[in-house]
Amino acid sequence: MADFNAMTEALIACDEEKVVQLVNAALSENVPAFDILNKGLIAGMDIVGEKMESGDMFIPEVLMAAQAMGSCVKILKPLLKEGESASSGTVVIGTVKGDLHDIGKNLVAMMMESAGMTVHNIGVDVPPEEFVKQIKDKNAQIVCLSALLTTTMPMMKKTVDAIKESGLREKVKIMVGGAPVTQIFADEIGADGFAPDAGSASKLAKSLAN
Ligand code: B1M
Repeated sequence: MADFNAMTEALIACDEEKVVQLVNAALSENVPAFDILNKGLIAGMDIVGEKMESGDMFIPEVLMAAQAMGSCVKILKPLLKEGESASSGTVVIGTVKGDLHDIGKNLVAMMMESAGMTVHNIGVDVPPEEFVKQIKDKNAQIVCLSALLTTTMPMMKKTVDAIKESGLREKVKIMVGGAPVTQIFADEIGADGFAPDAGSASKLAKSLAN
């Protein structure tokens, strides 16, 4: 029986060794990787966020928790595959300028790769002109913008505008996501789609690519 609470607690305690051990133990009991990710790890990061907001956790600790989460994601990555292999579209994904959060964006990239898409993950703090360059260079059909801060959401609009100004708008579908982003915001800034999580982002990307 997987102990999701213990995973959550180990993550909050920034105990990488323990959380990795719990993840491996759950996998050896055939607990689905998606359950481990959602019920143990993402649930833990949500509490880390609350503690950060209330001043009960500070940036260095949050980084340690994020690192522990990253190690677990590496273990889960091969198990989260959807079982398809043919490339079903080329995606450029990045976190917008001013924003350094990348765990969720990397999960989205991973799910898309697992779903058979060719994914170019261009990192964090990506300025609008770099998105434009990468869309051109990689001949992408889809670009995914991630933002975790309300203060960096306007950068999504600037990126959409830069894509329009570059003349690429008709060639590329724009998707947006990240905890503060909503469908209403996506519509307001002229994006083609919004996804609240990695699984739905991957499904939406495939349908937009087709
Ligand atoms: Co930051 N941080 N952080 N942080 N941090 C949040 C986002 C926050 C909500 C915490 C809080 O106060 N409760 C808050 C934002 C408040 C707001 O604006 N609304 C916050 C803040 C304020 C800050 C700083 C400003 C703190 C400071 O310095 N005073 C600072 C900003 C730095 C910067 O970016 N310029 C900062 C820094 C950091 C760390 C560097 C310490 C670290 C990031 C490490 C890293 O990413 N490598 C960090 C972390 C870890 C968090 C929390 C705790 C966890 C984020 C996370 O990884 N979640 C976060 C609180 C929270 O979200 N509960 C918080 C797990 C991840 C799987 O979920 O990223 O939501 P998420 O991704 C999901 C979906 O959103 C979606 O799919 C993903 C998977 O299902 N998705 C997409 C994401 N991108 C998508 C793109 C798509 C589609 C879907 O494209 C189509």
